[in-house]
Amino acid sequence: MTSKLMALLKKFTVLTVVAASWYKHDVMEMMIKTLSSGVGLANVSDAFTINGQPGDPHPCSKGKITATILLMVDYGKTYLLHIVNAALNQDLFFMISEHHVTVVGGDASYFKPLTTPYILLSPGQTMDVLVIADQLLGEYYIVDTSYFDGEVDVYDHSTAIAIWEYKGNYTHSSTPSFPYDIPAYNDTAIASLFTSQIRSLASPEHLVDVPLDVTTQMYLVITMNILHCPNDSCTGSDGYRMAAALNNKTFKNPQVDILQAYNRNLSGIYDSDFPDYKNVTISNPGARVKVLNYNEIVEIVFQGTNVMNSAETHPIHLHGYKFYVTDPKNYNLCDPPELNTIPNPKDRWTTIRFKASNPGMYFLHIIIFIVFICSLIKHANMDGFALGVWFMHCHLDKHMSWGMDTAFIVKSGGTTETSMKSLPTYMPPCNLASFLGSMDSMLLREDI
Ligand SMILES: *[C@@H]1O[C@H](CO)[C@@H](O)[C@H](O)[C@H]1NC(C)=O
Ligand SMILES: *[C@@H]1O[C@H](CO)[C@@H](O)[C@H](O)[C@H]1NC(C)=O
Ligand SMILES: *[C@@H]1O[C@H](CO)[C@@H](O)[C@H](O)[C@H]1NC(C)=O
Ligand SMILES: *[C@@H]1O[C@H](CO)[C@@H](O)[C@H](O)[C@H]1NC(C)=O
Ligand SMILES: *[C@@H]1O[C@H](CO)[C@@H](O)[C@H](O)[C@H]1NC(C)=O
Ligand SMILES: *[C@@H]1O[C@H](CO)[C@@H](O)[C@H](O)[C@H]1NC(C)=O
Ligand SMILES: *[C@@H]1O[C@H](CO)[C@@H](O)[C@H](O)[C@H]1NC(C)=O
Ligand SMILES: [Cu+2]
Repeated sequence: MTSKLMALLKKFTVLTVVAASWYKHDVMEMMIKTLSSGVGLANVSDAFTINGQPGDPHPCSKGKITATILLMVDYGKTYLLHIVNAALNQDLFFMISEHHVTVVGGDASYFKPLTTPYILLSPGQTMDVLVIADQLLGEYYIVDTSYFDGEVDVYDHSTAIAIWEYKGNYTHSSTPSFPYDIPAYNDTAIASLFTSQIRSLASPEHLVDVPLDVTTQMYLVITMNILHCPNDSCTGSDGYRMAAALNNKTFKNPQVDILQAYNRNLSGIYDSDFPDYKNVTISNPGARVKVLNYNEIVEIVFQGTNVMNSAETHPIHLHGYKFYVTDPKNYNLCDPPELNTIPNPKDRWTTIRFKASNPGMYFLHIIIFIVFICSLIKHANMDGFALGVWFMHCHLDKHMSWGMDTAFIVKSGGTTETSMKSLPTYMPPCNLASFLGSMDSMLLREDI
C-alpha cells in the first residue's frame, strides 16, 4: 500500500456501497428460458439492493431497522464512498438526500473533483466520491433509482434505499429525509451532462498519457437485431430470435474458449475477421475477433443506433485495459477520463483510445483462480484473467448474451515481458458436455 493511500485512508473514512439487482426467481433459469425461446423481453429485477438490502419501503426490509443498511456518520467528518453498480442490466442514479457528493475517481483513475447532487453509474462502473457530513443531525435516505432511455418500458421501477445517519444524541424524526430532486428515469439531458463532465485529474502526479499515433482505427455500430430460427427452433415473434451486434456481427460463444484456442493454436474455433468498419453485410452469428499487434494504438468510435426502434444507452466495457474517452467532436487529448466502462449515449457517439500493451503477462494471477477457471470461461469464454484475449462487450448483460460483443487478441511483443505466458500443464480441461440447448443457442453453460 502506498504512503499516499495510507494518508488518504487516515484522512477519510472509507465506506463501500454496492448496488445490485434482486430477483425473486432463479436468474439462470429465467436467462435460459429467455435465450432458448428467443423472446425479446429479458426479465427485469424485482428490486435493487444497496449492500444486500432493498431497504425501508420494500416488504422484506420494512419495519425491520436492521434490514435497511445504515451508514453511520460523525458530524464534520469526510467520507470516501467506493460506489459500485453491480446491477445486471440497469444504469442507476445514486444520491444522498440534502448532501452533495464530490466525484474524485472511477475505475481506479483519478478525476478532477466534480461536485454534484447525483451521480450516474452504468453496470460495471465504479466511482469514488467524497461526502462531507455537514448537515443537521438526522437521518437521510440514500437512493439508487433507474436511468432508462429505451423505447419499450421494460425496466425495474423500484428504488433501493439505505440511510445516511448521523451519530449523536438528537430526536429522530419519524421518517428520514427523502431526496425529492431525484432525476426522472428518462432524464437524458441530466444523465449526459453528468457523464460529459467527467475529466481526468491530469496533475503532475497523475499525468494523462493519451496515445497520439493511432495505428488501428475502428468504427463500431451498436445495434439490436433479430436472427431467423431454423425449423421453428424458437418461439420469438415470426420465427425470429432477439439478438444484438457490433458492426452487424452477433457474437456467439464458441465451444472451446478463444483463449485456449489461441494458446493451443486450435483452428476452427474463432475467426479473425471482425470488421473494423460498419459497412458489413453478412451477419451469421460467430466468434469473430480482432487481432492486434503488441503496442498497437487503437481508436474506436462507437455509434449508437435506433435499429428496430431500440435506441438506448449501452455501457461498453473492455477487459484487460483502461481506455481514454476522447470526445468524438472535440478530441479532448488534454484531460479525457481513463475508464474501463463508458456509457455510449442513446443515438450518439463515443471515442476511445488505448495502447494494446497487455498480451497477458500477469499470468500468475490466474493460478489463484484455477479452480474457477471453467466457471469464468463459462461466463464469457474469456473473462477477467484471460491472457492475450480480451473481451469487449455491452455491460447490460442481456445485450451481452444476445451477442453485443467481440474480443481482441493481442499478440506477444517478442520479449518475455511482453509475451503471454504459456498454459500450465495442470490446466484443467473444461467440461463441454453440458452445452445447453441447440448449437444455435447463444448460451454456453459449463457446469463443473
Ligand atoms: C419472465 O419474462 C417472461 C416474458 O416477459 C414472462 O413470460 C415470465 O413470466 C417472466 N418470468 C418471471 C419469473 O417473472
Ligand atoms: C440527550 O439529550 C437530552 C436532552 O438534551 C438529555 O436529557 C439526555 O441526558 C442526553 N442523553 C445522553 C445520553 O447524553
Ligand atoms: C419522461 O417520461 C414522462 C412520462 O413518464 C414524460 O411525461 C416525459 O415527457 C418524459 N421526458 C422525456 C425527457 O422524455
Ligand atoms: C430443418 O429440418 C429439416 C427437416 O427435418 C432438416 O433437413 C434440416 O437440416 C433442419 N435445418 C436445421 C438448420 O436444423
Ligand atoms: C498454428 O497452426 C497453423 C495452421 O493451422 C500453422 O501454420 C502454424 O505454424 C501453427 N503455429 C504454431 C505456433 O504452432
Ligand atoms: C460497402 O461495401 C461494399 C462492398 O465492399 C462497397 O461496394 C460499397 O461501396 C461500400 N459502401 C461504403 C459506403 O463504403
Ligand atoms: C446485417 O445483416 C443482415 C443479415 O443478417 C442483413 O440483412 C443486413 O442488411 C445487414 N445490415 C447491414 C447494415 O449490413
Ligand atoms: Cu447494450
